Amino acid sequence: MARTHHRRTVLTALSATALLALAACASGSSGNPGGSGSSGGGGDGVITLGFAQVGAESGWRTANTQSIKDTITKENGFDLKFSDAQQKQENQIQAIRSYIAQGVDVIAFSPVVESGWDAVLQEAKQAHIPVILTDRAVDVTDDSLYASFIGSDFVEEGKRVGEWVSENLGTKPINVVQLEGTTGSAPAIDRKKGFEEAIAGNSNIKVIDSQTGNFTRAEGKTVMEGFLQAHDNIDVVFAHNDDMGLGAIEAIEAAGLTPGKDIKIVSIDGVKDGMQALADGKISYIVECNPLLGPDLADMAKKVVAGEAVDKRIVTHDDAFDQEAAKAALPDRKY
Ligand code: GZL
Ligand code: ZN
Repeated sequence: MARTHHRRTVLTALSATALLALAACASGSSGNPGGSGSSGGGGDGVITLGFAQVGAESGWRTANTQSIKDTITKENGFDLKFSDAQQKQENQIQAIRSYIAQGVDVIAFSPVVESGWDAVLQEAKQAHIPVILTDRAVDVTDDSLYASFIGSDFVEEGKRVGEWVSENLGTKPINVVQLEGTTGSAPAIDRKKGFEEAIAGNSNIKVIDSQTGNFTRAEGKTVMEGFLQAHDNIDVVFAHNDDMGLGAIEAIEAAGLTPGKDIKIVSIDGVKDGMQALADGKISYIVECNPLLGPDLADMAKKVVAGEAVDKRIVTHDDAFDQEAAKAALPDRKY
């Protein structure tokens, strides 16, 4: 527990029952005093880490959560407090406030959208609790409000999809529809930006419609149904994540069309279901977005709590797969 260490002297004189009672109330105390600077978090070496997760909206998020729970463990010197915000910013802010009230040693979260974080990050700063961003970035005026941002380069991911579409499908006029991620989220904004930059020079490519499917399979399917009703000339779907691409496949097949033939799908993430659809030829190209951020987060949390200087930005490595590469990679995929 984060707050037990400065009670150690008092505790030794107390009986076991009082010990338990006091320790229980200790965990409810306020934030760290002015940068306790203790080596491993709460003095007893255990680092209490509060993680405010976005939600459980996609296969990617499930793998990301698993990686955090597999790494931020007692064996690795942590006490993990974990919350799921069901993709609502107010729930994430509430979770961060509760971690501040509990006086955790470090807070980490994946901001569901880029804006609206200044106030709660100021509160964490005033409580001397460092914050690590994982997966998604925030748009804050003062970047001292977080210690480091660990995650993929989403503009690069969008660019790689756009380049592949331009080289492999854009050799003749094609109409593209775009399934965007969560409105206002860094991946949705940046993947769109990277994709549009990459296809800008190819006049064969026209984006005829673009709408958010909120990164879920269900919403991806619904939006694709709408696209199919509105347009009879769709050649390519660019889905900001595999889950929306898989939803689009369901809608395309329900409309009696063949995905990978009548309409090609390209997406980002590289989760198992997406890679299987790619191996089966229903998806044509996937740029990976590595969700296994647990190990980098564990290293960063230890450094930050120990007061070491850290890199402001850790860029996660992403691979890209066409159908052959997916067939080869599938057997060893960790997610
Ligand atoms: C990207 C991550 C996105 C994934 C989606 O790093 O934030 O959120 O691409 C997930 O699958 O829902
Ligand atoms: Zn690689």
